Amino acid sequence: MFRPLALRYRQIRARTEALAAPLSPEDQAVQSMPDASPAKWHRAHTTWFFETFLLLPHRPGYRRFREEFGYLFNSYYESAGPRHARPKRGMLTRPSTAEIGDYRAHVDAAMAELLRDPPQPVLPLIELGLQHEEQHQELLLTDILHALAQNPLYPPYDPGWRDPAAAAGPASYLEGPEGLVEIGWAGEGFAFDNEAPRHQVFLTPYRITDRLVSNAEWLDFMAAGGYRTPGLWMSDGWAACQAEDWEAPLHWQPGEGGWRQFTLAGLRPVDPAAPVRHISWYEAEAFARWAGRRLPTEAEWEAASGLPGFRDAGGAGLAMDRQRLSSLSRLPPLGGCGRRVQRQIHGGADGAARRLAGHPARPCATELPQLLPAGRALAIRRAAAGGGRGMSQALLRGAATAQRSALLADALAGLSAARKTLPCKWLYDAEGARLFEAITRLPEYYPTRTETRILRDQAPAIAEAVGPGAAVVEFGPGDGAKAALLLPGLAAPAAYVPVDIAPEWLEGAASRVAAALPDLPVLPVVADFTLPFALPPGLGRAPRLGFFPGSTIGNFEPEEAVAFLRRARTTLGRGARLLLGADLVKDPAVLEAAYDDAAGVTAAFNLNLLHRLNREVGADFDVSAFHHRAIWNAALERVEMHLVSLWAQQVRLAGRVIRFEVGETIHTESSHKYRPERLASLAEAAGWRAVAAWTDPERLFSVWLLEAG
Ligand code: AVJ
Repeated sequence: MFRPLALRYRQIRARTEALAAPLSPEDQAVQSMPDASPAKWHRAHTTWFFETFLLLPHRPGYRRFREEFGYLFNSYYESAGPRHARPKRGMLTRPSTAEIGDYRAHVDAAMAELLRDPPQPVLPLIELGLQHEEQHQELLLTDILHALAQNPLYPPYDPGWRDPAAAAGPASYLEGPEGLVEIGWAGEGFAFDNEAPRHQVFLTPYRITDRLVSNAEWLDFMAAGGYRTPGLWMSDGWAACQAEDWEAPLHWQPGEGGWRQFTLAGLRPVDPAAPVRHISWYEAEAFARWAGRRLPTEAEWEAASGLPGFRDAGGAGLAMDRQRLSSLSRLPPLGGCGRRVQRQIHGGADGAARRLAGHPARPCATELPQLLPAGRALAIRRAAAGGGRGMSQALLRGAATAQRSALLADALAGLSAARKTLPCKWLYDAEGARLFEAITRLPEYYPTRTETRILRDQAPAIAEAVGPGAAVVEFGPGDGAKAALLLPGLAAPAAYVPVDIAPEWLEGAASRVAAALPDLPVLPVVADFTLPFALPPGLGRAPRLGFFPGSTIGNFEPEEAVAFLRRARTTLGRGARLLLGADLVKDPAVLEAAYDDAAGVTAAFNLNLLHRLNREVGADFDVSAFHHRAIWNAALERVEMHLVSLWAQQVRLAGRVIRFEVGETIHTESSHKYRPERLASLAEAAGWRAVAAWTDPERLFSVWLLEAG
């Protein structure tokens, strides 16, 4: 609806005064906690905004109503000068409530002059001032509710106040938009700056409830002991729950006929159908865990809110976004907490009515377990001696979800490139790992057994070169066999830190090493070790020894290998060393046989990647329409694995169609082979110095000790 700006100004300013009207001067002076502000402060601060940002700069000759107000009623606008401390706003018995009324009238009169013929450049500022005032209208109600709730008489703010009707009927799930979606403000007209720019995000499949979580559901959570079960809570949340004796949402009171809720209309029986309100992020998160669901991310929420049937989307609820709202406060997260929140408050033309509806916080819920941001290191500590404790299932599932989303992103990017490619790290799902294990036992595949022989035969020399007390950080531990071989040979190792993107691998490696060395602390880290990650705490001053066996370094392009080695040096820290396995350049026939064995195991390993895309991200590859090829690329000194399309075909992936020509390939892996001089200079380029190298009698494979330097 279009309203002339001057009219809009008068209506919004009058609305603030109408909201303050039921409040006595005493009511208006109270600040019930540091996060809240007195009603009269809200009235003055919104006025200060127009005075400071519009009248002073744009009305020649305008004088502040009172000079000190510039200081008293600045909230947090650093650029507008110093301000009165926020927690002390309740001490301002003067200026009186009546004087604040005069202040408003003074500014409104000057604004009326300005609005008669406002210069074009100030229009957006006026709009911002009005949006700002509407935010403070909601804050005023939130804050006065909290203030009146401190009064044992529970005085109503307005006995006639009505909360908006709740969406009727049970919740059902909607399929959220997935894949690449756009979020952020795209329209014309006003938006807060944190609502823009519009941008793309990638969403893995999820389902989201079509309405807010109800009080009835919350009562079930309470009856199930939700507030007494520490395992449901984040540890900070549990600490707050204990410290503040939470047993129900804020403003709930046990009464004779059941729970009652203090509302703007006074104490009322809890309405089971209404959305739950006045809960902290921690409570929402615990509820979701109890319900086997999770809170939606900001992007999921926003993408889903446009779906037909998303019943509360245009209503009064606010999204709780786990990434953005981490406040301990049980008050609604209003005013500048995050774009989604802003959108919910301010979107739409009938803003004011919705804004005042008084539904502050909500947990909505989706069905997937918690998402872990891809690439974030998640340290899973294991008792040094206990060994037996497995990783939490939730962590495993969470990591799996994040991985699926990364796999899909890589597949979409790699398969839409001119020369199709897929990163080789995706070869190693459970089936891929099993097949790779079988490869290592093939007669043609010499690297594993040769490296193992070097580690065994040279164990005393390696231990001597490494020295005592090392904390061994292994990048991609596989089944832990090589660590189980290396560690017992070393002098008093301090800890073993296996790092892998796939948590299920860590479990195996950790128990293998724990079996070999029961007293050695094992500290697995879930991380993509090609990205930066943090070492787990607890390694103390033990000298770090990186361990990167298996010629996995060969899977990187040479520049990537340098980048990886450089990053590893940073991750490991000062004085780091690195024990590195690297396959050597040799007869191409030997190399090609190693990657295209007679039994077809490597072919199955390569083709499993297509099965994996079918299984995990819903692709429809006809795997029998591809075959495995391994070739020695002499110029680049690497063995390449490809999947060759046997005929022209199309494959669907996440709603896209991917076309293959006959004979077109997906390049799935490169295994670079190194000449010793080249490896040494690669290491040097990354800030390492080779201090020792060991090889086998046939010079098939090499193991290097590098020192940061
Ligand atoms: C485990 C990466 C070292 O390149 O030799 C084996 C993987 N690929 N057969 C390698 C692999 C095909 C292997 N690395």
